Amino acid sequence: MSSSSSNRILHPAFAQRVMSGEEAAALIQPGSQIGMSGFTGSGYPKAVPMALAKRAAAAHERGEKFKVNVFTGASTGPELDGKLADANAVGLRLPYQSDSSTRKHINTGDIQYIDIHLSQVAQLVEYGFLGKLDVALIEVTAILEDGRVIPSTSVGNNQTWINCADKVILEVNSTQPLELEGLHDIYHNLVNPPNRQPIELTSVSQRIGDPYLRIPPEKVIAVVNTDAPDRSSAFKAPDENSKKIAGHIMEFLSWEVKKGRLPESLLPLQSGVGNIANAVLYGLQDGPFENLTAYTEVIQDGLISLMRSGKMVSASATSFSLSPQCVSELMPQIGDYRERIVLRAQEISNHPGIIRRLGVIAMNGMIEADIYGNVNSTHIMGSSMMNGIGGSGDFARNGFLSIFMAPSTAKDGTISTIVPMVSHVDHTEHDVSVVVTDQGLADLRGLSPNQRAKLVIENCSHPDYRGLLLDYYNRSLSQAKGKHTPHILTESLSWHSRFLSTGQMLPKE
Ligand code: 0RQ
Repeated sequence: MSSSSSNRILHPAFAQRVMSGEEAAALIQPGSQIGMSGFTGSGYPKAVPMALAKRAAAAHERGEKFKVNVFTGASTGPELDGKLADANAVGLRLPYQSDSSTRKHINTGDIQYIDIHLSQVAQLVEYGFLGKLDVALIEVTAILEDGRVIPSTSVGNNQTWINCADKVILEVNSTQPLELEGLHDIYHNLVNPPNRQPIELTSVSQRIGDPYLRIPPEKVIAVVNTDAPDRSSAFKAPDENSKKIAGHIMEFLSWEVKKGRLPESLLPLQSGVGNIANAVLYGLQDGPFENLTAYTEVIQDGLISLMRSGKMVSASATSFSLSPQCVSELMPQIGDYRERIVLRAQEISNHPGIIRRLGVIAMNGMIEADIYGNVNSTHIMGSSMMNGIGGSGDFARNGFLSIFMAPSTAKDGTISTIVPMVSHVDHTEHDVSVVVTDQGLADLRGLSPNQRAKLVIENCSHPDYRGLLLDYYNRSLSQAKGKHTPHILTESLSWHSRFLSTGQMLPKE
């Protein structure tokens, strides 16, 4: 398709179904399960979810019930998660979100939320464990004459939603550059057990599928033209803590190269979302490593900078998540990156077997870690959902190295992110190789729980909390019946309880 083409719906069967967002939303029944596109604010449908939210709000005013179940790739944008949650239109949400209104409704119990490893979502639907999918609602870039469909800025679970749903609604977004054609790699051969075969992917930039979504025209009930850009939020300039964390990781990686445990070009990197993760990528910019690669979920600004400077040769992911400035600079030239960037389905970008095979270095943010190396990525004070586990578990358990990072305190120092016992466990001590804060880094590989505790307290905790943690650990060691992972159970979560009742983890003087 030529880049100047104004008509992006070239196949007649699709063109016949063009209608407005409102008309398309009217085709969705209350109670439907909808598989929507969207991953970290990229490639999500905009017009139909907003029209659906309006419909739900009107139904609620009439005293009627109107909720739908929303499955996506990962987080979306305010037009989807925000509007639907504001209209109280979501019954069940999975597998990941980062929207403030959705979070509020999850934590008041209005939305049932299932927080799932991102690699597993597609197969859970295919196995039938999550019920029937009624509608697939997918943003795409264009539909070619022969019916092949150019995906948008994320792939996520889109092909699975299309395969599993009875009906398909497409949003064709004219702000997504036509030069995206050829960037994606959609693998169509992942059949269910017992017939599943090995996935023959052995290097980051290898292509094993084709660049188009396959959509049976007879399933398509609506096609909507849109022109609203993706949610793209600016990254904050790295703060002092992020720079310190990045510095500790650079020092650690250099040491691993020196010891011969990592090659000089490292191994494929995975980096989570957020400002700290981005700061680490910028740290690599000034570091000694060359010929880097990434096997990750999300391509963010820091990765693009590494590619631009030539430090990174290739990157595989399932979506972009870029700042507005990076979008405006990168997207006009995205065709030039076709040899170096691959966007895949999330069950491939996050596939445990491939992550293990390639030896990925996983770097993810955390909410808190405990002295033994268990990590909480999702819950605030044990019961409130923040975002979700996302892909962190896919990479942490299967990576060559699994690094978790956070500032040593949160909320103006009232919270220690190193605690006696985590208030929720996402990554057990068995899946965590390294914990790093602004204070320093603890390499937990090959250490027993008692050895780990001393190192985490010494290297990672903030000085305001270090003495208290040491005191807790020493008393646990003398009081606990079992000396393998000593705890005082009546006290292990007292820091969280104290914060909930007094607003700070430190005891009053
Ligand atoms: O809240 O913004 O209101 O101040 O949590 O914390 O320090 O800005 O860090 O943006 O990197 O997010 C774990 C949430 C960290 C993220 C988490 C508060 C803190 C702040 C954010 P404010 P920071 P980040 C790839 C991999 C799971 C998914 C994942 C995440 C806010 O990294 O969602 O890894 N990870 N996916 O103040 C109370 C604590 C706190 C705390 C931080 N201990 N108690 N509040 N905060 N620690 C991507 C995908 O999978 C799609």
